[in-house]
Amino acid sequence: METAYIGMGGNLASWAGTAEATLTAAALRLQMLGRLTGRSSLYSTEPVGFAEQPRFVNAVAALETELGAHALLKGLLGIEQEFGRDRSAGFQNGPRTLDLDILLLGGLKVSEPGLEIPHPRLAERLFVLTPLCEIAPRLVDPASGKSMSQLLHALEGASVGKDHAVVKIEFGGWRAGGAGVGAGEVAGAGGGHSGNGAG
Ligand code: PH2
Ligand code: MG
Ligand code: MG
Repeated sequence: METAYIGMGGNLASWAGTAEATLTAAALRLQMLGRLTGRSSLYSTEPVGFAEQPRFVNAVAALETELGAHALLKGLLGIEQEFGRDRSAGFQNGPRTLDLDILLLGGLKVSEPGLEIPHPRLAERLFVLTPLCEIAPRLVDPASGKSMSQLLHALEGASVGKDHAVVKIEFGGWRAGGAGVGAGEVAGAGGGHSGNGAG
């Protein structure tokens, strides 16, 4: 059993509603793949890589799972599709209803076409590190050996003056979320995590 950290994002409405509602519904679907043990707040974030699109909603979820990397990826792609993600119509860094990325899976390192763990751009993205640090600040990145809070502080130093880049938002449905993973448990999960299996 390993803990996977899943990056969640979207900036187009789906059948579930707004991006906030989509991430909320998708978090429930993640429970088909394991046990949700934590979730960050939702954040409104400035688009990275392609500016001319709506702001994103991002979050990170912690999922305890028996699945290996490939089975987990397949499950995530299935959930993306369920929420209307159309990879044939989209483009890299472009708008989408739902993006579910494996950020980390225990201490595992994978480098294959189509699957890289830890996520190759983890350390460059405030919209990933800010929510990830909320639930697992002491988690160690097996690629760099640095903790998530070290990575975040390094990145924050480089993004001075960008206060609007990542802004915490409130959405009732998200906090009310299923399976007892409300704000209280998140605080407990963050404090208790000293690693992701890599030590
Ligand atoms: N995802 C991308 C590209 N750019 N920008 C933000 N703010 N949030 C995202 O989730 C995001 C992005 C590619 O996956
Ligand atoms: Mg992504
Ligand atoms: Mg993706």
